[in-house]
Amino acid sequence: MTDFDVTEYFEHRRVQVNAALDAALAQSEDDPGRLREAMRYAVLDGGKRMRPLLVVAACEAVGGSVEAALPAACAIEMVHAYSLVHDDLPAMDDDVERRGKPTVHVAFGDANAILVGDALLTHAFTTLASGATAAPDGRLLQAVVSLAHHSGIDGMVGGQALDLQVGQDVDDLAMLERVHALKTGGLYAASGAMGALSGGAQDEVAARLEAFGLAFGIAFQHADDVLDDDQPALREKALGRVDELTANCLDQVASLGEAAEPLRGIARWVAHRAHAAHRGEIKD
Ligand code: GRG
Repeated sequence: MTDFDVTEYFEHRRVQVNAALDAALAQSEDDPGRLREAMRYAVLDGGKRMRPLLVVAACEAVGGSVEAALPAACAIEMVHAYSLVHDDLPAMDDDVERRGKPTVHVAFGDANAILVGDALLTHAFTTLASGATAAPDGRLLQAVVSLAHHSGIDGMVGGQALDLQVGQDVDDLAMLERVHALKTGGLYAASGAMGALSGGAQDEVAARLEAFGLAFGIAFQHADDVLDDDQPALREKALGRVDELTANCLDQVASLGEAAEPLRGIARWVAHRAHAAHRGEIKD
């Protein structure tokens, strides 16, 4: 246990991630249907940026720089933001507020919200590929494959479909975690893997940080369930799993030394979040 200050780390790295996102989603006079404006509205100004922070921390853990991680960090946040825009649509959750402001379809219309999601998903890959000089040799291609795999049918989109299929009140922890692993864990797994690859990690280390991301993502979703008071019947079991998943995260990075302190801080952060939410000490 060290005195690493994860809150301070989050604050500093968030500033760098937000500046990179602002640049990657530059406004232009050429803005058909105000789509660029809507993309900026969906991504900038709000959100915890946990997925990009994990990308940056994973890159630093293997000796890479923050700058090398930023293309992948921006890409994962764009995919995440696209999923939120589509998830908020009337045909999905029909939510009117997100990140403290009207949802994209409320502010820009349903058709534009669909296009915003589509454009963010594709722009994510343009942004990731812009890091070609940062990610050494074939690792950029591996990062592209990881992002595509974990975002699509074998990850987030497949998890959303499974979630819709099994419904709200799941009474089986294993089934619940299958949904969590795909729907939420997928993007965190891609974050760990892409961060490691951006920093030049070998395959074995990238696989460990992908596993870190997956375990973290499942724990993150358990914490989110506690905050939203979802799945109350499985609460005690889920809190126990958060502790196991956190321990699993710490195991994955045990051999990485001091450089992995931000990742350890992130793992401990999610355990604290879940338990503090359960005690009613935090609401968001
Ligand atoms: C519609 C393709 C499609 C996928 C939807 C991610 C998702 C799948 C839906 C969003 C709704 C939801 C509750 C997803 C679970 C993941 C999650 C906890 C999202 C919220 O992430 P935070 O807390 O949000 O990181 P911020 O705003 O901080 O970025």
